[in-house]
Amino acid sequence: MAVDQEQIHDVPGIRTVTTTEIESFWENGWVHLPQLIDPDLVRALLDRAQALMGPEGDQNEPRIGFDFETTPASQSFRRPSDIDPLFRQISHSAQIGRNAALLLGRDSAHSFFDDILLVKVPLSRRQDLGQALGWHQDKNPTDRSWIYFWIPLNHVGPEQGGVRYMSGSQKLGPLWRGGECVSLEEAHRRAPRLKSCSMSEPMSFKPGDVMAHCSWVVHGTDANVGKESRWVYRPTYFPSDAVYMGIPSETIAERGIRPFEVLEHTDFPAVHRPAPTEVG
Ligand SMILES: O=C(O)CCC(=O)C(=O)O
Ligand SMILES: [Fe+2]
Repeated sequence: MAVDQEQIHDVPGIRTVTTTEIESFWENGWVHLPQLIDPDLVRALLDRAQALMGPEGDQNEPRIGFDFETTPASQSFRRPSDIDPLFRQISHSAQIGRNAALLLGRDSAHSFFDDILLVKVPLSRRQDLGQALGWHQDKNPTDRSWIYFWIPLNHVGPEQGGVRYMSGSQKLGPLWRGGECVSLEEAHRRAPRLKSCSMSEPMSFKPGDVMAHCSWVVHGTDANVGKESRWVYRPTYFPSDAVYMGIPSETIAERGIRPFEVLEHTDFPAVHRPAPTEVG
């Protein structure tokens, strides 16, 4: 596949994941990455996110059929990187691309798929935007695992509705339709093995701390019973050789990609490719 090296930008202020973090991701399907990103960079992203969504994150008019329908669990703003250069720089950076490849364990090209802002507004302010999100695996219409970076943009306490994971559940593979959210009881009924997966604890995040998870790990969020909005930026990446399996996806279909073709499109640029091997 032709990868335009010019599209891959270096952004200082994003560190490389450690071997211990990679091992933990492999084992659990998710990993906490303390201070992955320079907090000043994250604060700058928060300013821009607030310019797009208002100070509490609920003032943007949802674009029907474009912004994800995760309500009543959050307000969303999809693909901020299409219109904001800082979101673009960070989501398309070589540093994030390399971390995606390292965590997924394949030193092959990796591409950007999509990004989204997810704001959980306190339930006390908005009953319709701060509720818990049920247990689910993320929608992945291809044949290879993807990676999702969950980047809190403000200080997030355990009461503000962070993401929680069933550790090791990725080992069960796809369990039900991607994106379908169910209760804990129903998740256990559908896949009794999930009962043996320990659940990650609610955590606190400082700007710069990041969570990453892979496609098949089962996860959900608590409600925001705190006082402040919870701001999260979540860009998604996939191995560039992933093949579209035909699972309905507007994002893929509207770009003219057909089932069993690789996801090759200028909107899905490669953000990492391995160093060329010396020949001769
Ligand atoms: O934190 C959220 O609002 C959604 C979390 C989630 O399900 C994800 O990032 O895939
Ligand atoms: Fe999810």
